[in-house]
Amino acid sequence: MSEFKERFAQRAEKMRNEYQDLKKNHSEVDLGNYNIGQVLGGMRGMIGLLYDTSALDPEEGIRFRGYSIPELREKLPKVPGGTEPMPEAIFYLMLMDELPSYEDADMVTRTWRSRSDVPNHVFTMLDGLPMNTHPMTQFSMAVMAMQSESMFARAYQDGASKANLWEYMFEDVMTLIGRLPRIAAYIYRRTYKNGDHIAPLDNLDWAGNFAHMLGYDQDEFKKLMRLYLTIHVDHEGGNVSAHTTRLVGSALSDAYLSFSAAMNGLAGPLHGLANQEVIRWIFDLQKVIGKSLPTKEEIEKYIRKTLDEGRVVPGYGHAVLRKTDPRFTAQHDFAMKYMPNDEIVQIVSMLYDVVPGILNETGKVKNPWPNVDAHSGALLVHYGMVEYDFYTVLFGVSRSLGVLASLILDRYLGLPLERPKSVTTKFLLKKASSMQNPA
Ligand code: HAX
Repeated sequence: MSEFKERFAQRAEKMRNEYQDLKKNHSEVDLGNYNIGQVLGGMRGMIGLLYDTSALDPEEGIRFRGYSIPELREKLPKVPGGTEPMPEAIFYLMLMDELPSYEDADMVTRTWRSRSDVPNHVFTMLDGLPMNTHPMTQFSMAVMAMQSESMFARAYQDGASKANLWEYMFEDVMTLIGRLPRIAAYIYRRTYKNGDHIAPLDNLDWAGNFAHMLGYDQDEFKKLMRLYLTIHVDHEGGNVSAHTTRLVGSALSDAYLSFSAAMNGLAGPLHGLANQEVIRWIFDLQKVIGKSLPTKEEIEKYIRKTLDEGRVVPGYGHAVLRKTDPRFTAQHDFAMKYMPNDEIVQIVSMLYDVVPGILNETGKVKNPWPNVDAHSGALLVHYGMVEYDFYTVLFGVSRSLGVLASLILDRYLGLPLERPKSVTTKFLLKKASSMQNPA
């Protein structure tokens, strides 16, 4: 067993004991009731999942194993000379519930690097797709194409005991994460750079190597990638991509099947695709107004036009958050440090001043504040990555770290098949009328 896997197994035993104690001794503890509005409203606020790698507070934002984003930017190890955390480090934290040292994070780097070779058939499959295939579709298909190599699926077929399945999940997850930057970079270079691919380097960290293979070797862009791939990893368990991974994995589908399904959810415009929509919308704003830096009044008019057309303002609002997303703030900090005069960054700042007031006027938007997607594209455009259709793939590479760390834990704990109860409209009508006319 590798050193990393062995360390995980020792550390996770405590988590399993806690889980088993809750299940055995506290299953009857009441967590409160929910109502018809929640059943009809996408299960908002219902507690229905155990999910340990991160937790989301509506007022404060995300915490990963108890640490906020500002705390992690300070405490997580960085590459020598670096200023932003290594994504490897937040993966270690989420999986192990323990802050890693630089050596720990480097062990993760080495683990992923040693598994980063992508089988040729994946590239052949990608090369066969029409050039206008959305990068997220390519990404999801590439993940699926690797399923033929799943150790988990093979072990299950060979009769592995349920108690040992986590070991094969661990192996698949390390391999999958190790390969994702290479696959994502391949999709980028194939789609936008005439298939002029760039080979990985052996001396770079996971995010630095990704930036290199994408074709962005500036030190600043590597810093941005480390920050970007750290803050997008996880957003507790109920969001579409995390929940999908959990749900599909609960059928004992392997990591490839589960993660590919999650990416199909991330590709929706109300979830991860919002990051491409924000920049598409800002570029359209510049075109409609006819200048690269519109005034606040012109921006306000454009927002109202968007709402009048029955569309959403991308990058604003959230199903859980009720304040500015700390992931937005972290990116804004980065922008103020490295590109305060960038015009798109200035538009993002003006939107921050104008959008919340207008969304509040609608009287229905519960959270008028920006989410993570409101800022990410501006940073990428600054470094020349203007191909916004690709942005959600970057999100997906990062999201793999949270949802797949959780998937290892799911199998380690032996979480059961997910199977919530559904009810019919007739059932709810009957309930509603019995409340109005009690017998
Ligand atoms: N622009 C216009 N209307 C909005 C809005 C926005 N940014 N945010 C919410 N609303 C509307 C909703 O569409 C809903 O309208 P109807 O009653 O007519 O259906 C109403 O306000 C109430 O919605 P809510 O309760 O405030 O928000 P939801 O939990 O239903 O939805 C969303 C949360 C994130 C989907 C929503 O805010 C939205 O569509 N935002 C724009 C898209 C976006 O930025 N998505 C990314 C979210 C973060 C993320 O997952 N990143 O990956």
